[in-house]
Parts: sequence; structure tokens; C-alpha cells
Amino acid sequence: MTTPRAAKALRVAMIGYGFMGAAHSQGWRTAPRFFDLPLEVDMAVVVGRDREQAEKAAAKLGWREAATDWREVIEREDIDLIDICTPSDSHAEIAIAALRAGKHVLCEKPLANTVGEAEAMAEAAAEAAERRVFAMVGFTYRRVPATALARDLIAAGEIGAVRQARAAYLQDWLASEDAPLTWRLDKRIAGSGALGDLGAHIVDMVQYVTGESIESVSGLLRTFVTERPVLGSSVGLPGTGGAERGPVTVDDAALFTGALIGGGVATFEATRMAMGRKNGLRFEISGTEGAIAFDLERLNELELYTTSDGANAGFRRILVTEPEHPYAGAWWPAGHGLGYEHGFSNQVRDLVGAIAAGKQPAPSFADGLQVQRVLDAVERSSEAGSAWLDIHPLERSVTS
Ligand code: SOE
Repeated sequence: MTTPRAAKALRVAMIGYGFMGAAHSQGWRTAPRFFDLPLEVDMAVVVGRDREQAEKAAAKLGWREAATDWREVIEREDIDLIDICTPSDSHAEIAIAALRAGKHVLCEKPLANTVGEAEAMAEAAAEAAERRVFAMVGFTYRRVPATALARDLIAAGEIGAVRQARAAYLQDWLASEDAPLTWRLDKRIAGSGALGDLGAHIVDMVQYVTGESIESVSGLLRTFVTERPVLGSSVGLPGTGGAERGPVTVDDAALFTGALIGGGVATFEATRMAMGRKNGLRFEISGTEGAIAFDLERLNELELYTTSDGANAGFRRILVTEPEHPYAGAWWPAGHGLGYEHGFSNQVRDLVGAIAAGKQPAPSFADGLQVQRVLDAVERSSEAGSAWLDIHPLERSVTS
């Protein structure tokens, strides 16, 4: 494969190198090898608190350098973009500082832990966009070819007007009472539990594929296991039923219903307690002329039902690997399939393309703020006996 050398480099610094850092690194490494990007990608620096660990991460994940102080890195003149892969309690501080320093930002989801933080981030992003410095939030499942195709089909009117959306994000890694107390179970760091971790994805997904914002919600949150083994304690290791346990301060499951601005309704379920389900992000959208369904555990497929098929109508399975399908043409021959990691490369392709064109990438921080307002309303609704709450102010248009 001969890729013409791009005119200019986009010099990237990534903060954090855990699970998401590894996934983002894969995206940065791979996108330039499969897409003809308008800018060369320079994986310049990875940042982490511990020097030795950061150096190991740089070597393993493909970054040229390691650093330990993100504040110093965002001030560097030889860096153009900051990729934030840290837990969500630090997103606002890093993203706002980076945008003010003139760096583009890619920020992992959920955008922040509170609506206040998300508002400040969206404001900083709007100011920066005037200087052609752009911010994007990493709802990477928008970059699965099948979900992008679902969006295109709905936008083209294939299923008519949306009446009902049902979305679920099902995992089971907390089903055992002995699963350890990680940062994801601490409200101060994670903001919320299944709600922000998984619910954020399905809120964005429903808004993205339908093109409609959620304008009101009613929610119900539950924490089934209120204390878990403290990580690292000799008696608290997973599977030992350890005596030393600490409090879980977030939800295990979040159920909510919502009204869409077009008049349709939506149901949502986000849980880390769904036995046997490992990474089941599912949605089914029913419209006036048909329906469309997706399951991330079978991510190369999309199901489509259209009444225009007449007496022989039935859900048909589209294998979303044809070169005409979103993103698929850059990868393998039809039928060879993509995986979880390809979403991160596709995300890099879209982000780099938007930056080079001087255009706002999607999803924007305003989209991330709308999701945050929905999550916040769900939490408040649950506290108020599942009261219906309006999303206010409402971001009416979802960018894609
Ligand atoms: C863990 O529940 C997790 O890694 C989420 O944090 C990610 O956002 C999701 O993509 C996969 O599951």
C-alpha cells in the first residue's frame, strides 16, 4: 500500500494509558495505515503520573516519548492535540486548559461528572472553535459501520418517522459480589455507575441514529451490592469473599424512559449486572414504515424490516462489510468483518479529517453536554420517585 506523505503532521499527546489509552493508541497507530488522512499522525507523547509506567506504556503502545506532567505537555508548542483517556473526574480541568492553550481535544466519554463541568467544557469548546481549535467527545460506537449505516437509513426515511426506540447496554462484570471496588464504583471519580459508563453510550446512540434529542425523562437507579472487597487488601482479592469491604457509591443498574423531540418515546437499560451479557449494546428503532435493530456483540450486522417488502416482509440481516458501507471500504474485503478496536481508528479518521478541513468534528462537546443533562435528569428523577423531568436547556440538534 502506498500512502502519499501528508503535508503536515498532527502531533498528539495522550493522557492516561489504561484500557481506553490502549484502545485510542490502536486508533492513532492504525488509522493512517488504512485511510489516506490529510494530516500525518505523530504519536508524540503519552502522559501518566508514574514515570516508569508511562515509559513502559510509551514503548508498548507506540508513543515516541513519555511524560508525567500533563500541564507542561499542554503548554508545549510541538503538540497540536490532547487526547484525554483519564477517569471522568479530570476531564473538565484538562480539556479546558488544553483548549485555552490552543490544542484540539479528543475527550473520552462521559464528557464530565457533572452538568456544571460539562457546561464549562462546552463553553470552552465553543470559544476555541472560533479560533479553529476543535473538541470532540469519544462516543466511539458511532464509528461502528453498522450503527453509522443505521443512522443513514433512518435519515433517508427507510423506516419512516421514529415512534419507539429501545436501547440497552448490558454487561455482567459486577454481577459477582466479590468483584473488587475499583475507581468505577467511586462516585467522586466516576460520577455515576452504569448510568454514566454505559447509559451515556445508549443516550448518545439513540440521539445519533434517530437524529432527535431526548427532551424529558423518568429514571430508576439501583445499587444491588453496596459494599465490595477493597482492592489490594490481602483479604479483599476477587473471589476470596474478603472481609475488608468498602462502600459502593454509584448505581449498578439504571433504567429510564424518555420522550424524543419528534414525538417518539424511548426506553433505556444500562446495567453491569446482566448475567451472561459481556458487551451487549443493543438498540431497536421502530418507525411508521419499518424497524432497525443492532447488537454490539454481533457488530458487523444490522437488521432491517421495511413494510415496503409487502407480504414477504421480515427482518433481514445486512452484513455491513461492503465497500459502500460507512468506513468498511478502507478495511478488509467484504465479509471479513471488523471488531471493537476498529471504531477507534474510524474515529481518528473522522477527527483528523474535520481538523484538516477546519470543521467542527462530531460528536461535539455540545452533544456531550446534552447527554450529560439527560444523565443528570435521570439521576434526579430516580431520587424524586421517578418523576418526569425536562432536559433544560435542550440542545435541539445532534451533530453527526
Ligand atoms: C466498561 O464498562 C466499558 O469499558 C466502558 O467504560 C466503555 O465505555 C465501553 O465502551 C465498554 O465498557
